[in-house]
Amino acid sequence: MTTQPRSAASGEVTDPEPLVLDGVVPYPRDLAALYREKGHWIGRTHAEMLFDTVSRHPDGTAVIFGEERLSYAELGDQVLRLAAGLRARGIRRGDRVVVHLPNIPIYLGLVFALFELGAIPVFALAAHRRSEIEYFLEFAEAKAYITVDRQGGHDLGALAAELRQSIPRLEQAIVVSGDGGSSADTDELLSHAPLDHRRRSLPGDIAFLQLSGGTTGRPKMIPRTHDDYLYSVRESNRICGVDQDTVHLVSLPISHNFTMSSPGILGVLEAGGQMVLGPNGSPDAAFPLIEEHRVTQAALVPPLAVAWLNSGLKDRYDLSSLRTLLVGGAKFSAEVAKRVRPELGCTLQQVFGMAEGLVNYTRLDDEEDIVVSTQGRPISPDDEVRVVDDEDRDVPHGEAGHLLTRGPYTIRGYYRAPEHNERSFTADGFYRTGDIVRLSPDGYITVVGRSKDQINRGGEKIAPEEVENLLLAHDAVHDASVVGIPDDLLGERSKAYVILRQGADPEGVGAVTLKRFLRARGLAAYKIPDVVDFVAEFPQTGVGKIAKRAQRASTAG
Ligand code: AMP
Ligand code: DBH
Repeated sequence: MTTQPRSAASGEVTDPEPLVLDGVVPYPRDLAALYREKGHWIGRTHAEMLFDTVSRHPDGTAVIFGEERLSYAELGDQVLRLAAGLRARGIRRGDRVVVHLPNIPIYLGLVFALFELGAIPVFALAAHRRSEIEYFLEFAEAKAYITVDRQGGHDLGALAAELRQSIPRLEQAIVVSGDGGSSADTDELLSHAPLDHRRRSLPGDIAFLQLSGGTTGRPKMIPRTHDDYLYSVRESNRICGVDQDTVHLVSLPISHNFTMSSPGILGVLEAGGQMVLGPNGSPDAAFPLIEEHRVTQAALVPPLAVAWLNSGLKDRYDLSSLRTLLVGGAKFSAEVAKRVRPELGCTLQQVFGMAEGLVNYTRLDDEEDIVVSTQGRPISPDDEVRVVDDEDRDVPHGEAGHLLTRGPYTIRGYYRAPEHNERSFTADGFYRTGDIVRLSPDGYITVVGRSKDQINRGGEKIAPEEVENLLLAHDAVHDASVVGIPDDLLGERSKAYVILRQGADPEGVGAVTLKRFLRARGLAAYKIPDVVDFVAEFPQTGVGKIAKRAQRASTAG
C-alpha cells in the first residue's frame, strides 16, 4: 500500500502497521489496487482530511450552533485537546467507542479526536435507548461510551453510569451536556494540552462502524475504511456542488450515514464550508436558521420535505438562499417531488443511499422529469449495479428486480457476521440491497419496492424481528408479527399482530401495556409499533411461515 508518511518534515514519524480488526471482510487485493490506481482511494485518513482543511481555512467558520461559532482552527484545536484527553483515559488505536450524541458541536470534536487516535467510533443514533446501546457496547466490545446527560426526558447520564458498572469491558463512560454546553467530562478532556496531529492510523484501516437498519434481530455493524468512505464524500461534493461557500443545514440525526456523508457534515469539512446544526428538521426549527445563516443546502427525509412544503411558515421566512434540497432515506413520491422547485425555489436532489455503500443522486443539471421520478444514478463509474430475479438472473433492461451492487465504497461484509454475510452478499461479493428497482437505459434507478423484511418509517428503518423478539419476552405474549402498513405521511408505519397466551386476559394486556413494556425494555421510540392488534392466529403461507404480505394487506383492526 502506498501511503504518504505524515510529519515528513521532521522525518521522525513512521507509518503505523495496518490495523488488524477481526470480523471484517476486506476488499479483494486486486480491486483495492485498482481503486488506488484510478485515484478513487487517495490514501488519506479522516483526521488528515480535517487538518488539511484546517490549514487551508483556519479562520473560516466550520460550525454554527445557536450563538456559538467554531472556526476551523478552533475545531482543530478542540480535536487535538480531546484526543489528548481521550488518550489519557486509555483510548487507543483500534478501540471501539460507542458515540451516542445529538446534533451538538462537541460531536465533531469527539469523533475527530477518535479518528486522530485511530480509535473506532460506533455511530449510534440519538434516538437509540438502552436496548440498542447495551447491544452495541457488548457486540463491539467497546472500551468507552460517549453520551449526553439528558435527552428528551431520558436520563442517559444515569444509563451511562449503570452500563459502566454492568459491562466489565467498558472502561469509560463519558457524559457531555445535551444542550451543547460544558460538562465535567468535557471540561476535563479539553483541559489537556493538544496532541500533535500526526498519522496514527492508515487510510486502509476501518475508520468507524456505521449501523444498518437491518432486517434480522439486531442492527448490523458496517465497517468502512477511510479510503472508501472519503472517496464517496469527495464525489458527493462534486455531484452536489459543495464548496467553501456552502452553508449546509444539519437537521437529520448527525450520526446517520446520509447526514454524515451524502454529502453531509464530512462533505462540508472536506470542502471548508460551514455547517449549521439544528435540533431537528421541523419548519419552525429549520426556517429561522435558513434565514439567519443564509443556508444554501439542506437534507431531509420525505416526511420532512412534505412538512416544509405544506408549512404556513414558508412565506414568513426568507428561504431564498436555499439552492439545493437533498431528499432521501425513503421513497419520495413524484407528486410531492414536483412541488419542490416551484414552492421552495431550489433544486431537488433525490438521494438513494445505504450505509453499506452505494449512493445514488439525481444530478444538478438533470431534466426535471428525471429529478422527480427517479432516485438518481450511482456516484462512481466503478459502482456495479445488477437487477436480478429471485434466482439471481439479470432481468431484461427496464424490468423490476432485486438490486445487487459492488464497488469502490460498498462493503464486502458486515462486522463479525459470517452467517448473515452468506445471505446478504453473493459469492462474488455483490451486496444484496433488498431493494426492488428498475434501471433506465441511462443508468437511473427507480425504487419500486423492497424484498427485505424491514419497515421504512419515513426514513427510519425498523427490523421487525428485533421488535418481535422483545414482544415475545412479555409473559402474556404467545407470538408476535410486526409489519409495515401504508401511511400517507411516513410512507409506512408499524403494526404488531399479537397472539396472547391461553388464559391471558386481553382486557388486562392491551396495546398500551405492550407499548409501555417495549419502552421499559429500552427500545428506541421510533421502533415502538404504531398499532397493536390482538388476533387468534396468523395467516400462513403454503410452507407454514407467517404470511406477512397478507398481514400488511389486511385492514382488519
Ligand atoms: P440502511 O441499509 O439501513 O442504511 O438503509 C438503506 C435503505 O434505505 C436502502 O436500502 C433503501 O431501502 C432505503 N432508502 C434510502 N434512500 C432511499 C430512497 N431515496 N428511496 C427509497 N428507499 C431509500
Ligand atoms: O437511508 C439511508 O441509509 C441513506 C439515505 C441517503 C444513506 O445511507 C445515504 C443517503 O448515504
